[in-house]
Amino acid sequence: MTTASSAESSLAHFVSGVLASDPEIRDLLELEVERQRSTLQLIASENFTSPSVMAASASMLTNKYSEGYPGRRYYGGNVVADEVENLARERAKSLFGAAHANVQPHAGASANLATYLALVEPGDTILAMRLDQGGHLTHGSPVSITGKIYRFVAYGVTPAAADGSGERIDLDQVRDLAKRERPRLIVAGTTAYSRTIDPAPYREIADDIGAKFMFDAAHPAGLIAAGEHPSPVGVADVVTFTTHKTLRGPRGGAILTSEDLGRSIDSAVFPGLQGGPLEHVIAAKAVAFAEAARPEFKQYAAQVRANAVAFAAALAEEGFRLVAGGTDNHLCLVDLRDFDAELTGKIAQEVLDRAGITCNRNQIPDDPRPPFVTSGLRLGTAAETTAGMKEPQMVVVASLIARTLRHRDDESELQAIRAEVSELCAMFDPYPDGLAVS
Ligand code: DSN
Repeated sequence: MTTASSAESSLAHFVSGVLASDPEIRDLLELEVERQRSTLQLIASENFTSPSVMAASASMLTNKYSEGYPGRRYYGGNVVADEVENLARERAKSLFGAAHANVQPHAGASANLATYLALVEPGDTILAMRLDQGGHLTHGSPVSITGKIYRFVAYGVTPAAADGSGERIDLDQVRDLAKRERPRLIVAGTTAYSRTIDPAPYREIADDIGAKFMFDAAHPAGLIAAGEHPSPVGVADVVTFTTHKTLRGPRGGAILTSEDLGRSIDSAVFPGLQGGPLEHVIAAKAVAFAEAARPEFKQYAAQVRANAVAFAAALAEEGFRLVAGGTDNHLCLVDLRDFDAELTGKIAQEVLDRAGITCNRNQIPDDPRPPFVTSGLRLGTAAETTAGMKEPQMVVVASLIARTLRHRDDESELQAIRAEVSELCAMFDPYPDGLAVS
């Protein structure tokens, strides 16, 4: 059994031993270790990787240039990198049951862009979900390069309903727009949507008009790997995802596709979009894929969802309105207006930060406030479930959030909450054994 002090020393060694020559960065990294361990991490797109994932991503593979693909590199000395990347590809294929995997995308954004590059031409029409309805920047936002190169047409969610049955992806709208606009590609996938996304109707609609279908699984990738969300693999033509959210790997992206589209996807990633792959991150992706194939990960993913359901119920008890009436996945989207009409997402995020509760403001569907202000908060359970929290802690966290927001002008109450948050985090340390690799 590792003691708290050896965990401390292993954490300290990770930053200070390695960075003795750069005290400025060392001090900042030490502060970040402290921040992550003593405050609540509720950003729905974040998680705590295992020490093994972190060790692989901090490995000497960072020194290696490997432009190309295993067996077809533009640089020598890639014997090890080839094996690492092959392992990562095979593990991704086996985890998701895919025919082809590309593990080189540096991020979800580059995985999405590479897919567009492979499947459509500049100026072509793509149908995707609007950012302010729960979509993503790379689904055609005018401020993203995707919105400048392609002609995006956007769908959204159904109107809110008092019984919570609204704010679901409007598949009638997807169907009508598909028939009218004849997109060459239909995109499913969201960043702020708390319900299950069934890939089957999208496939049907795409087939009806002869379009391709891409599923951006960045958020639910870990739930999909664990069987806690329907899998789009084999249904969509291309599935993109990030490795660092519910999947709990290093920061990065990946693409799954059929054998016949594999070659165009590969050329779109390299040389189409990227140069040298980050083989150290690819090694860490391989570690994460193996971890996600274990039975413990299935239990973890089930707990992430159970925690989100308990969290949603507790937040509703505290007077918050849950967009879409609750959650099926790892996140809750909260409409703050019922709780306090004056409270914006921006103010809520800032005051929660002061109380040691980390989350992000988010637009809610048809938000009257602009994206930098918003009327919503997005809260996720993936990270604190990794730290060991279960349903009872979700109730406590919901009450801490409500107290913080109710007493947002009371500095001594905020300090008291900050102390309670610290105590809770000390009981649920994501790295109880430090960063020692076991
Ligand atoms: N930034 C990611 C998220 O927070 O959902 C999406 O790219």
